[in-house]
Amino acid sequence: MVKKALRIFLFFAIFASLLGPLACAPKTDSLSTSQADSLSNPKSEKKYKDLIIGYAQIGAESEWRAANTISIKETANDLGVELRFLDAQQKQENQIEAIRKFIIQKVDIIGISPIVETGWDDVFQEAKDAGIPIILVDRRADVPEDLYVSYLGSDFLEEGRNAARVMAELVNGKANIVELVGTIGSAPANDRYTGFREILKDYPQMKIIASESGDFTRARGKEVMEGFLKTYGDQITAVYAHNDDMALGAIQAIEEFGLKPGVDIKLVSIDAARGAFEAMIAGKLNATIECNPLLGPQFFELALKVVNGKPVPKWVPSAEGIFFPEDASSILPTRKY
Ligand code: GYE
Repeated sequence: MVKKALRIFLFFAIFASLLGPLACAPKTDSLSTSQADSLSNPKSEKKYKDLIIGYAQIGAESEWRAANTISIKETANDLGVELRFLDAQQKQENQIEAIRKFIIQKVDIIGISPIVETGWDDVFQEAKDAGIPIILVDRRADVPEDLYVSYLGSDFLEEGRNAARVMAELVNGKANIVELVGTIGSAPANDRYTGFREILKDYPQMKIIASESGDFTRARGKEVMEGFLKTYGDQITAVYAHNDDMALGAIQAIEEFGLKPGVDIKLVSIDAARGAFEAMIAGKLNATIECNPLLGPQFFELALKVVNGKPVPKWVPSAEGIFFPEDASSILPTRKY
């Protein structure tokens, strides 16, 4: 009953929050070249095939990231954009080096998912001085607004809040929670941490008894969960993981410890990747909050507008939902990541 009400509330909250931004940023994962070209009618304007785009990706830390990379590469290919893609192997210095390389190469636009929020001012200023616009994709950077043209990505704070709302319902407002935090200093880790706690203020009997970074990877998620279980054992009644990969690692740790994930210990995570759906079907994960990685079409659409001097919003939020085990088997075949 409560769950139904919560779902209806969440559905409308998400729907309402998306209506405005969607009007200027339709969620489409398959923009055809002709559709796309019709966005830029006059002959003097640049088309997708005229664009050279440098992209500084974080790495390959999660299922989410793998899907995000495929979306960027496949869309570039479909649209005929020349994409110079760099995998920074989870190192900020590699992303900075990539931006400098793209500046020398005089690309039209630079896309970047900043691994952490801080430390970008100098290199973004260099790009600005060279007249190359920067679009932030997936993660925000803590820089003055004039150093980037637009941010395309999720509302991580709201994801954290939704995780807490769903968790509160699952545990009837009473739990000893351990938290698997994402990469320290990253926008999603910072906001998912804060958003979750905002809602917890209304639930005095829900306590976070431990919180540690699992760096968004399955391997670290498992290790950190092993440590939590060693210290707190069966006092732990819930896990909040900032992404699915860490939750899947935690599930393994819980099973090896001899407890039942999803039953003895409730788990809520974020991303809604296929692995999470499989875990929900197996009854080992209790909910996943969607964070959409299929940002390729919206990214190139933005890039084309920017290159042609059209106005773009400072933030283009991605469209997202929440999923529960009951619906997992019917939804899994439709998931693209
Ligand atoms: O949740 C996680 C990934 O930045 C939103 O990064 C992204 C996060 C995503 O590694 O799985």
